[in-house]
Amino acid sequence: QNEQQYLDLLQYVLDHGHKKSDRTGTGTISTFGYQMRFDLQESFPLLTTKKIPFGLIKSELLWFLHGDTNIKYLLEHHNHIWDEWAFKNYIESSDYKGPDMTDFGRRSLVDDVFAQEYKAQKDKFDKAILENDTFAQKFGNLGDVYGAQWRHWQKRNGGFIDQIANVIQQIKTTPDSRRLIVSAWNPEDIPSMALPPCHTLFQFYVNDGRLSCQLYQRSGDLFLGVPFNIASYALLTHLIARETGLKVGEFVHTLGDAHIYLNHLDQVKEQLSRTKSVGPQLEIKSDKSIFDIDTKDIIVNNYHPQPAIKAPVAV
Ligand code: UFP
Repeated sequence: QNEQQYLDLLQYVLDHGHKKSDRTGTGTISTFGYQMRFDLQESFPLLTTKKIPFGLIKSELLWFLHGDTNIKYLLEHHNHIWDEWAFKNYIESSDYKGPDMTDFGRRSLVDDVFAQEYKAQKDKFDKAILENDTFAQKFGNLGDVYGAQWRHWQKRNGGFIDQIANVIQQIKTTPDSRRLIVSAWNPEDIPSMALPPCHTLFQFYVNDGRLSCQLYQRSGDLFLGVPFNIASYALLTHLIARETGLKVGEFVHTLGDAHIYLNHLDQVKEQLSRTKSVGPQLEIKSDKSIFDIDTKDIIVNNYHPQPAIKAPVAV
């Protein structure tokens, strides 16, 4: 039943979404305010109607939980989700001496020759991050991303707040609290951010020995982003539950602007024509703490998805 929540949302936006232009110029159909509820006792909400690369979700989440903001860790785990942001800082710096890479995201979608040049430059960049510590220090760091806001939120008068450690402590000591919140949205920083946090805020709730989590996501790319986001917060809920000695309850996913990009419509229809199967089960094979656990300690069993469906990323 978990996966049906997501498929219903796709169908809802196809049926009731209105056309809306957007920052990327791609165009969307969109709806405002929608909520899904995933029962984490039933199954782990990793979609079966298309293959979702769980490895990327694990390494990204552990990267956030470490408070790490340098893509070096991600590259070591063969995760390229955040590469472009670091690469953009590099090509805009005086250290970059290669061919013009302005607007590389858009250009590589429409120009094959450029796409090859871009790939060569980015491969070189990734290699330098992995092999050269000084270079990684200088150009691998993304600064204001979830790792920073979750683990070292900068205080106005100096010092930091570790929101994850705090919320774990609060869940243990005051599980009935209505203030079990982690926020990534810092209005002071928004104007200078390339990508203001999509996962604005999340809250935990303890009932009957079970931990639930609700995320408020301000903006959701329903076809490409949201399946990742569901799995990522489901995994986070499992990890926090384990850390606080609780069982898992629900993951409640609340979306602000829930949209399907106009160039994803065929892919969405293809996915909706497929038949889902029973969802997988999560297994954590370690008693290490949430901050020390390794990607290989986290596995999904009985995951039998249908093939991936390719779609262009809106940039
Ligand atoms: N997006 C997601 N999930 C994410 C993420 C981004 O769906 O985790 F980081 C999508 C939402 C939107 C775009 O389509 O990326 C961000 O653009 P904007 O800031 O204009 O909402």
